Amino acid sequence: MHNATKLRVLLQRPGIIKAIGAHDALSAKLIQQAGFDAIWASGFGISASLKCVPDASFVTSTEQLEIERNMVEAVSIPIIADCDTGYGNALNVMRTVNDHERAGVAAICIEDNVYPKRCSFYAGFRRELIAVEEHCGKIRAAKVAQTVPDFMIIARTEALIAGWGHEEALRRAEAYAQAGADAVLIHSKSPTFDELKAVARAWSGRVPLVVVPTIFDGVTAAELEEAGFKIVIYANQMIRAGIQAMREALDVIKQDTRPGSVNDRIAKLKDVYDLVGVPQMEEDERRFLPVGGAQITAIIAAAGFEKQLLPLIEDKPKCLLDIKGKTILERQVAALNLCNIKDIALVRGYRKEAITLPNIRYYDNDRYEETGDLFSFFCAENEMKSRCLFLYGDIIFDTAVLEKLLKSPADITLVVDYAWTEVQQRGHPVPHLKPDLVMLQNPPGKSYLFRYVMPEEQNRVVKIGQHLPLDQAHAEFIGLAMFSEKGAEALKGAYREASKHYQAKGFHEAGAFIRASFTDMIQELIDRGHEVNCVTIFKGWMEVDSFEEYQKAWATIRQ
Ligand code: SPV
Ligand code: MG
Repeated sequence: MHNATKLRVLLQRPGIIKAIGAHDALSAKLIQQAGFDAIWASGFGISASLKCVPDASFVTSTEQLEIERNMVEAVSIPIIADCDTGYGNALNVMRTVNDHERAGVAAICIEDNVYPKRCSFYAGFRRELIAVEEHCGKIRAAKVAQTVPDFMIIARTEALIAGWGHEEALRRAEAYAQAGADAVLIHSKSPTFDELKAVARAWSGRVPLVVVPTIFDGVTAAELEEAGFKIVIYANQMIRAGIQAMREALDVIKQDTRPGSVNDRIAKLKDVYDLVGVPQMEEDERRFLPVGGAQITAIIAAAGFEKQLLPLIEDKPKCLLDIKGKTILERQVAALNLCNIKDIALVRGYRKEAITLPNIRYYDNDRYEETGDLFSFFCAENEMKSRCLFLYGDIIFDTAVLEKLLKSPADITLVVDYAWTEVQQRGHPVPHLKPDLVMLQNPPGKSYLFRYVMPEEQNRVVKIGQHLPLDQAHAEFIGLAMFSEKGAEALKGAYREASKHYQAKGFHEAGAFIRASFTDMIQELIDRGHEVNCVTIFKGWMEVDSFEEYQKAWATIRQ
């Protein structure tokens, strides 16, 4: 429904319509929340708040319209725009009407002041009005230009303000109604309501009357309604309330110097969040931002030293090996960032000082020589609070692999590669030195090998380890896993208990708990009855565990 129709509906209702002057979107929102009927986009208020200038045609029509558009966006109640003199002659008024219709404003008010106008209440200025005929021409032009049927033109006369008397005020009001105005506003700065009450009594009733009781401010809405007014505009009380409230808060802070000294007189932060729509934004983020928003933390284990890679890693850890101009770590971070994961923690050990990439939180495993990757991951246990990713520091993967993992709804999900089976079945040599093999609950049929389309459904891992008999292995774990908050809790709980229980014993495939690998812990979780799911891929990643793999990476990776 156009804003204009809403105002027409209000006009049909019994009772006086209460419009309050707003100077920006926020004040408009407050007015709506307080339950008023309509907004008056006040020239006085906007001049003061936007530029801190007098209400005297210093704010341009474009600037004023911009504020009105902001108000239209912020509220659903109708907006009556104070358009001063209409920003020019009758032809300019035509454009003003169309601009305001397009902006979604309900009505404009144009006054018979000469341009540039002076606020009706400023003392000491010479008051001149344009000729009745000229203002009637503006109104006729406005009605011809109008395309939204319910749009309203409110004609305002300043005859009483200029001291031209009741009769002239009524003559003008009548002429403007005759010219097609949908309502008239006879403005007054008399200290009492009597002047306007008398004018209203003499009014023909041809169109509704609008009143702005700024100076005669003791009058109630009921009295105005009783006198025959249909719309009351509280034009400038909001901007004045704002000025006073800000001054008072400033005084207190200046005296006291503690920010909290004004707590009892300012809106709570939560109040501001609610006003500007933060809850809706949170909801939208949950619904529409790609999975893997800020709440996902990636933990990279990159502490180890593998002597088979010497001399390549003489002066730097493996994750800093350069492959065509980018290190493994840079490639990992880029893939994470592409999936909107910016929260990255890294556990470093061997040549730790060489890793200095920004925007990563670092944890040190200085016992990297005697510990396994499980121990390394747990150096960053603090990071395992919400959904988290676990990455081995020596893998490179396509972003699509990560995207697929991020879609998993399961609490614990591993990425496993079927290509390993193909290699096995075709009798190729095992691609990695020590593959982490997995046995799945629903082993793949052979057909997938020819389809190269991975099933979307989840599968469950029943066994994992490097010592898994080859005939039991269905796929290879690539060193990338995701845990939900619940999954992370299970992982931490199992780690805590296992570290006590297995302290001096072997732990799954590891000779000692401290040397355990991440996959030993996964097996432990499975044995404890936790569901470990996997998403399946077919290639799209590589590991750099040997000189040959490094060469292969150089040969395969694009720039
Ligand atoms: C305004 O709010 O800008 C008005 C009303 O035009 S008054 O200031 O009372 O004239
Ligand atoms: Mg004004």
